[in-house]
Amino acid sequence: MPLTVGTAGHVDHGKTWLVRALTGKDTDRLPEERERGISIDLGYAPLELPDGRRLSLVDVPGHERFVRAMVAGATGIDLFLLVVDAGEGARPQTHEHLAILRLLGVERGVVAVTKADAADAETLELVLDEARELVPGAEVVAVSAKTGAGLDELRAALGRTADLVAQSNYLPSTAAARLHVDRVFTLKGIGTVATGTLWSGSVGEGDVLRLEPAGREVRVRSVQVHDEPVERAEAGQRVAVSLPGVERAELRRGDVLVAPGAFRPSFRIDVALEPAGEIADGARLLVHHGTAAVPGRMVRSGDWAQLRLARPLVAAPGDRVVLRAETTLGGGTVLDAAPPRRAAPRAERALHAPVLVEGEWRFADAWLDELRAGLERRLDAADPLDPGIDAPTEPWARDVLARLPFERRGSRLYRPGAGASLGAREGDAVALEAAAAAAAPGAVKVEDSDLARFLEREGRLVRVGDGFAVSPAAYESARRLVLEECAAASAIGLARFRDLAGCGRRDAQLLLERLDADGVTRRVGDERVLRRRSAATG
Ligand SMILES: Nc1nc2c(ncn2[C@@H]2O[C@H](COP(=O)(O)OP(=O)(O)OP(=O)(O)O)[C@@H](O)[C@H]2O)c(=O)[nH]1
Ligand SMILES: [Mg+2]
Repeated sequence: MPLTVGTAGHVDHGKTWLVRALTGKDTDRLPEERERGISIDLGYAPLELPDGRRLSLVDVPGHERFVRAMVAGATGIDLFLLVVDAGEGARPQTHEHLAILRLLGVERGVVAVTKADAADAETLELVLDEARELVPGAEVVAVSAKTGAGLDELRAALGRTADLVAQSNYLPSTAAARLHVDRVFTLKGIGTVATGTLWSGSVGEGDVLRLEPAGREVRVRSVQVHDEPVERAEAGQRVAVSLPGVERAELRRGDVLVAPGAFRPSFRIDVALEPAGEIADGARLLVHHGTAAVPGRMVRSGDWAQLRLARPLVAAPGDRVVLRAETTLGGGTVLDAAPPRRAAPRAERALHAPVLVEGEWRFADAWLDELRAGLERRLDAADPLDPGIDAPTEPWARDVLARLPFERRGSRLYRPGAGASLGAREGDAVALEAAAAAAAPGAVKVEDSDLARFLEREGRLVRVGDGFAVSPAAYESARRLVLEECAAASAIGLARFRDLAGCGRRDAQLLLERLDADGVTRRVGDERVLRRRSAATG
């Protein structure tokens, strides 16, 4: 799944130039941006890493007047690219953007100290040291967008950091769809298109969604990820959906597209507060959530607060909010996305389920026992192929799970040392393997997708398309065939591949799509060409 990287940093420190140097795309496209030489709105560009992986880059403005756009851009990102001018060092929005990233829970990223070509060696060293101190744990790279120096190291650092993030990120595709809109535009012949990050669930052609807070039902005609059409987009991806019959003016940044009935817009939200400065009870502030920014008033009791909003937000427990007035005042984690009006934390929460008090989760022993028993019941019922369950994602999860005798692996929870086994399904596994071998060079239909996934991990099967698989030998010979044909003829079309492979059209299509997904080939029009990496090593 492609991760999204967001820039951050003070005005004029070189973010947009760096994005252009990395991607070839100038994200300052508004006439006013070109004229004034500063960024005003969000910019988007795909970034290809040396190993063929793709990241999405979001370029944000640094000017203090546009922090609101910065927060909207940063809410959907997985890692940051903090940009610091080598001649200037950290400045006010360097610090503010960093604080916002922390409040949004974006903990990993890379620091680029840029314009290195224009700074003397001593200043550059000082600023590099300052950057290391400012963001401990992040890689710090000296670069120049002007000369290109350091760009390869920066790409490599982004790749390493993306690896770390990919292992810890968890976004359930099975949950209800929620997409926070960050851009709306009209395309000739297509109509209104909205883009944003899919926070949860999946979105596909023909789905009916609700546009909130307007409360209007819309139908999705087509879905794109990275300018390429897909049948379904999954949680975590940057997505563009076309919405026939919706006028451009009916939609704007801050709106949310959700699965009907799954979320309720609310004028009130309860949060566990993370103050960064003084926030008095009754304070008026701007509440940033998703891509929206809504004025509100805070009713506060210790680290608990109720936000009373001028316009409704579509939130869910565990979401992050950022609270700003003139500056960033703090943030919070949503406890209740549609609470009744109240002026203090609900009493029964304190008695039973976790409630945040002075930065610590408090709960009753009986509640912990219930949680443990429930998790154990679900682990007993788990599939032996993957004997784990999705770990709870509530805000208290990390602290509470540390007190239970389970093992956390990424987003999943296991009994300590539990491993996958086929159990009684070894017979099915052998049969499926044999069927795939018999169908070579073509594919077989797979009824048990968990079994197929398990066999693929063991190197006994290669899944293709939605619900099909081929034998590893069939996949390997298809790969070799494509490499050889592309070396000889520079590209390969579907019909040619089918003839060479000797399989049917559908299976040829499935195999080629899998080779695309594996980064061997890339689609250009009706043909496939090798990606640079496979051309070099093939
Ligand atoms: N010498 C040198 N100058 C640079 C480099 N990168 C950017 N600049 C200069 O810095 C100016 C600002 O760069 P931008 O990339 O627009 O800065 P920004 O951080 O995107 O600014 P905002 O989006 O407005 O916050 C450019 O117009 C260049 O003059 C670099 O690598 N070397
Ligand atoms: Mg810029």
